[in-house]
Amino acid sequence: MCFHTLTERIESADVITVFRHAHPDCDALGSQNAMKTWIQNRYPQKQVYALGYETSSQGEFPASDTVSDEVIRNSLAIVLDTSNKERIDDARWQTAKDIVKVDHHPDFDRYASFQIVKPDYAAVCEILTEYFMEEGPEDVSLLTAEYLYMGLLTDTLCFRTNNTTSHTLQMASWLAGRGIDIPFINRCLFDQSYTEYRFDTFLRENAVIINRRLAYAVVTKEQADAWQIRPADARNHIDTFGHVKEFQVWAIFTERSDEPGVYDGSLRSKEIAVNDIARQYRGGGHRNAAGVKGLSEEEISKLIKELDEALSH
Ligand SMILES: [Mn+2]
Repeated sequence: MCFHTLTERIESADVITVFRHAHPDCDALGSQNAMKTWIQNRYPQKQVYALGYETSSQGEFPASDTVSDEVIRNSLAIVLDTSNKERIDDARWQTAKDIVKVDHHPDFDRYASFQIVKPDYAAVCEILTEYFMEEGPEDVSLLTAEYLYMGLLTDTLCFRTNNTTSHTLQMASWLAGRGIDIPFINRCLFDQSYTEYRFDTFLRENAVIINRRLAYAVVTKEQADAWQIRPADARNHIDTFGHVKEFQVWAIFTERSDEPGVYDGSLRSKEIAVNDIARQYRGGGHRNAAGVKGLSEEEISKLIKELDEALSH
């Protein structure tokens, strides 16, 4: 069984470094910290480090460890939630003595000597929960269970994505049985600040609605500055328009802080493919969630017109 091979690799290593992807989300950070705490509990004599430079504004996770190049060279590297090597948030992973990959994205880049890749799983935290259940459930502490649950909950958008399965819920159920505080974790992950709440109101008031089915907002640099919000964080409020029955397509465009008159955008849709259209505007992404880059105001109008036309077909 592949899980046991991972355990053997961990048991034969004195030093373990755990890596994850750049722009980490809660599945990356949750699985990384769960792996670290589980190994610490099960093998207290081993050195284990969680590495990576970038942080996430969502959830509360400990800061990454700082280690010398030497430590990494002598370590078993476990890379979590990262499909291709370019995305690993610390290039020193490749200097490790041995490399293992655990991931749930499609497997295009076999950068490890051993890997557990399960693309039908909703989160790496789902894989790790199953792994820990089989290989050492008694060492899943309350904290480890919380990390795993945070990754499961966020990668499935609160168990709403189409890759949420009976197995996903079984893993969540097992974690709930460890005594995690479910409402507390929800508040910690999803509650807004008062400023964010007011910014949502601003977006709604400034939304342009076309034919009651297309909604978008444009946030200028001046407005972003007034709200003290970074353009990328402003675009993260895209979900503000995402729960209206009538809306079929919605978008937020933000002016770049260093290039006046140049906008980046996030597009979402219920049915139509927005990534095809996004590709014509230096962007791309998934069918129902895509991004565009470097648009002028004229290009925003042109893109909106194209989206509206796509809805008429
Ligand atoms: Mn993930």
